[in-house]
Amino acid sequence: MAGKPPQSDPVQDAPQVSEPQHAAAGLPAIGHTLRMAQRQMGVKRTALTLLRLNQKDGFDCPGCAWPEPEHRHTAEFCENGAKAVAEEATLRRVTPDFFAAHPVADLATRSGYWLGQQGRLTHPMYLAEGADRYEAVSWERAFDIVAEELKALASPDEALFYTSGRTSNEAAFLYQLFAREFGTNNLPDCSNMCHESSGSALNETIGIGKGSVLLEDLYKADLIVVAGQNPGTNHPRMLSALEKAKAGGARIITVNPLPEAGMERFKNPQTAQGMLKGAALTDLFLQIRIGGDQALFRLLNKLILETEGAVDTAFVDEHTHGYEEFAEAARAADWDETLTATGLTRAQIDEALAMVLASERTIVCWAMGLTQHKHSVPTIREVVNFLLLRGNIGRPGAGVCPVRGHSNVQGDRTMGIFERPAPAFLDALEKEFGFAPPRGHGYDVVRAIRAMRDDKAKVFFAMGGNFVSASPDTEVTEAAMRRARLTVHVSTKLNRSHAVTGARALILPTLGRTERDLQGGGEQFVTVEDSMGMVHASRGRLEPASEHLLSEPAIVCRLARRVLGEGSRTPWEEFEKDYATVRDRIARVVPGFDDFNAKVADPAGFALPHAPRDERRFPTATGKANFTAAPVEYPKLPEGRLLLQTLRSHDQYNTTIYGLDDRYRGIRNGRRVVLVNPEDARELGLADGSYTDLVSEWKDGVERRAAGFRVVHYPTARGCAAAYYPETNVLVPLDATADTSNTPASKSVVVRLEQSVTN
Ligand SMILES: Nc1nc2c(c(=O)[nH]1)N[C@H]1C(S)=C(S)[C@@H](COP(=O)(O)OP(=O)(O)OC[C@H]3O[C@@H](n4cnc5c(=O)[nH]c(N)nc54)[C@H](O)[C@@H]3O)O[C@H]1N2
Ligand SMILES: Nc1nc2c(c(=O)[nH]1)N[C@H]1C(S)=C(S)[C@@H](COP(=O)(O)OP(=O)(O)OC[C@H]3O[C@@H](n4cnc5c(=O)[nH]c(N)nc54)[C@H](O)[C@@H]3O)O[C@H]1N2
Ligand SMILES: [Mo]
Repeated sequence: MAGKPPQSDPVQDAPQVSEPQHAAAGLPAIGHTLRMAQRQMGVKRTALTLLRLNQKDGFDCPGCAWPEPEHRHTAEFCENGAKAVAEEATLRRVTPDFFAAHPVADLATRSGYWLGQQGRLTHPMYLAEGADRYEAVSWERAFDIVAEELKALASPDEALFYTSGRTSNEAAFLYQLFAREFGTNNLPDCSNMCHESSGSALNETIGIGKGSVLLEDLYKADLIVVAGQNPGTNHPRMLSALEKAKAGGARIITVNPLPEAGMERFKNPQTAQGMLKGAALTDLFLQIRIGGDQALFRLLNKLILETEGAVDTAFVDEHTHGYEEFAEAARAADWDETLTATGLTRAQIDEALAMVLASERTIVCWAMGLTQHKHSVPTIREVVNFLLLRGNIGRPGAGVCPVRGHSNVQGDRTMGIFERPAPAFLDALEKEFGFAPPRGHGYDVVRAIRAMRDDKAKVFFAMGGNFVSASPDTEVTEAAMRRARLTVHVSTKLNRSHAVTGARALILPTLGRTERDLQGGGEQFVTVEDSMGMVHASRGRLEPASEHLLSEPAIVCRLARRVLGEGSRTPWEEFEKDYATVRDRIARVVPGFDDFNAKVADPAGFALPHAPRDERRFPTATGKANFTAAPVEYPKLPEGRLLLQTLRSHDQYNTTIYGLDDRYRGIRNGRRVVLVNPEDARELGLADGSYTDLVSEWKDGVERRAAGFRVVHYPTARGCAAAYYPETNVLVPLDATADTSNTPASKSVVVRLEQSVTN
């Protein structure tokens, strides 16, 4: 059954394929956006809502975490931001009648696309033990059920509190406070599957797990390297920033196994010139093999070391540690091995080196293409080595730029959503709230799945997200979820995690970003932190999708009162009424938030302090920026196998599927496609348009299969294949994770392609 497409999907998955495009955005994008938005929201609501997007008195775009420019055009929204908004502001509703008509067993056969298209959740819903469908339930009863199950646990560590990255700072702070007062650090989050490798690598080397550049740094850079990222689809507003950087003289190197349309050419929809012609963004395209990045940066580092005067020795002497050991390892880098690992030519690497040496100010941007491999942490550490060598951290126009995904995933971590909290954070919490927080490490996502599988965790509570579809090893994860006593989801829309449940289950419907949040203390706003550490307010204006919705902060406060009762001295009622009182506490607990309420009054927001960026101070164990010298790793493929990366199409937001097209890649009306290099395809005997099963091979000997994928001959690097997530999560073994960060290695799955038996 693994990977079998759901049978009752109203839209046949029948991919049509044409030539990939070479430019992103522009006029077709605008027409496409408005059509999609109007289908969900109607004409009037579309106009009203999109105008509020990322405006100074509006709401923060629930799309990506790319920062807002200071001077916004009235209609600065991107196609995919608009789709994210339309998905939330839709006029479609999932009411108790819907659940009466659709037993859980029926929901479990539907595709994620179908589930999401049903609309917004309107009522708290309860699936009783042994019942076949959800029924409407009062909020009081819902909280009683959660309290009952939590109190029945043998230890607080049998509960899991997951967070997805849309949750606001205020809700996240309250949520972690509740979990810790309850007694556990089991706070897995989507970041565990996302940029955890970046956090691990950066914390160790520069002393803070966040990027060191602000938007204006991009405009000052001489060279921007974009590695393992597809901004045309996933961070479209980044293309405007790259365009502006280029206008200021920056050059761009793109490192990717795929030629991605946005990085090739960008047609800025905000300018007439851009609409017509578009700007070529990439100066040098390095079509790297999957997992070859560490080898590439290591060789570049060797070449820098061998170039007279190329190393910033003053910076290295004053600010870094571990240089000698690193330099010795880098000097040993081998050309032939690097060419094998990367699939690049000598000439390409020489050209890259010339650009690197010509640049006084270099920034490296990256996303999932670097973070989701076994050796992701050493890869990102090698990027840090690369920047440190030429003093490219802690001065204008230079630095590390991990580009975050979810719009507040970085803020959630700042607020303490972390299974391994720093002792200083817990000390501050203890001092402010007068309870002793648990000190032991909790479970991350992968460990949480194992804990449910092994009956060590029995209550699963999710603040947003779609845990069963986003997590690796779908069958293992789903079986683990079904072992839980209770699964609870605070959600805006229906998804597969509502259909794969514990013995009892609850759906708690909540307000989205776009909606007015009225509490006892009047109309509330929340705050978020973008990918560059800028914090600002977000205020929804739309009427809520239903009168029965509670905000995320309200849900946490009521649950906390019900579960903790007299045992808690925290003023949950006051927090629910007035989020400013929550911000006052954040100001006292989290560094950088002094005068929080006063500072967020500025619509432009404020920047959190970042010691390496602001003062070239590196709060690491050595007190310096650390060079590191890990052995070079890269995937080695057995004969006849391909390395599969699982990525996003243009019409999805993670597990939320907006449509069945991936326009820039020339794919329409279907998602079960596998992109294969034509020469590999020839060698493997895979004709374009034929159907194949993807079979993942892992050392546990278990065969994981996703059936019925249409082969698309595509200009990806040799030996590499690509297919969409989450359909392929079934192929990612639970234990195949990155060293140190434990992030699922969803960008390097060894597969063999087998003739489809179903076709
Ligand atoms: N519209 C839209 N926006 C989104 C999202 C969405 O789903 N839809 N998701 C959000 C989230 S949570 C995140 S984390 C980000 C994700 O943003 P991205 O990281 O851009 O997302 P992916 O689609 O996973 O693309 C990974 C890119 O890395 C490349 N790549 C894969 N393996 C390697 C490798 O080994 N080396 C190199 N150099 N490149 C490689 C792939 O070819 C691809 O271009 O986007 C955020 N924004
Ligand atoms: N194979 C593979 N797996 C991956 C990845 C990959 O590249 N390949 N990427 C990983 C990455 S980078 C990430 S970040 C994770 C994403 O993992 P998640 O964050 O768990 O997944 P999403 O699909 O973003 O969650 C969508 C759901 O969130 C809910 N939602 C939306 N808005 C709100 C809101 O405002 N409040 C609340 N409470 N709920 C809301 C809706 O019900 C919606 O169905 O997936 C990871 N999984
Ligand atoms: Mo992400």
